[in-house]
Amino acid sequence: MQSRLQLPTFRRFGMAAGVAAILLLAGCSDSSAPRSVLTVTEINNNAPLSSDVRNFGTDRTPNTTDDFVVEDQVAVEILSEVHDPALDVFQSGPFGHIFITNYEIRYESEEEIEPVSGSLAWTIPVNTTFVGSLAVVPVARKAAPPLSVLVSGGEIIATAHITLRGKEKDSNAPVKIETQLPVHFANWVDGN
Ligand SMILES: [Ca+2]
Ligand SMILES: [Ca+2]
Repeated sequence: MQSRLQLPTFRRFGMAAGVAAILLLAGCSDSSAPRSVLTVTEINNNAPLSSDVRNFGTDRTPNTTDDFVVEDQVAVEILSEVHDPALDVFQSGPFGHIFITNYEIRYESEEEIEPVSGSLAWTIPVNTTFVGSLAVVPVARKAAPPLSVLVSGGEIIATAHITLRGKEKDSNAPVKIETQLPVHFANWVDGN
């Protein structure tokens, strides 16, 4: 049993550990780079993505010349905040932007879907909310198994694990943002 004398020490230790954990999560100490912490606040309007593997075209007939495959683009909303409000970081000054330069997507599902990677040219000013468009399912993935098999029926439920990478302006300190998106692959009914 803990004595009354020991308890405050334990609490202080707990608080210090908590603060250390937060700093570790942010990947930085109070004055260290990158100064901006980027958080994905919304992706695809916070809805799962229904990914259609084939559109049968205006004739609505399978396997004719007007069939096409759409690359799925989703909106990604990112909040950029300074990790320590005591830091004077402004959009027009040093360290005022984060450049997101590339991305990787790993699909988690029962069927193996090849990962995706690509480049981006997003500039995210500090203390703003940025919205970008991300190609989460390229045409090439839908044209190859296992997704191409879904044209004649079936479905694959997946989670897209998305990693965005870039750097802080001036310091070039690396920045990484991770998020997830549920993706439901099928030959969905074609819209107009
Ligand atoms: Ca057609
Ligand atoms: Ca379809």
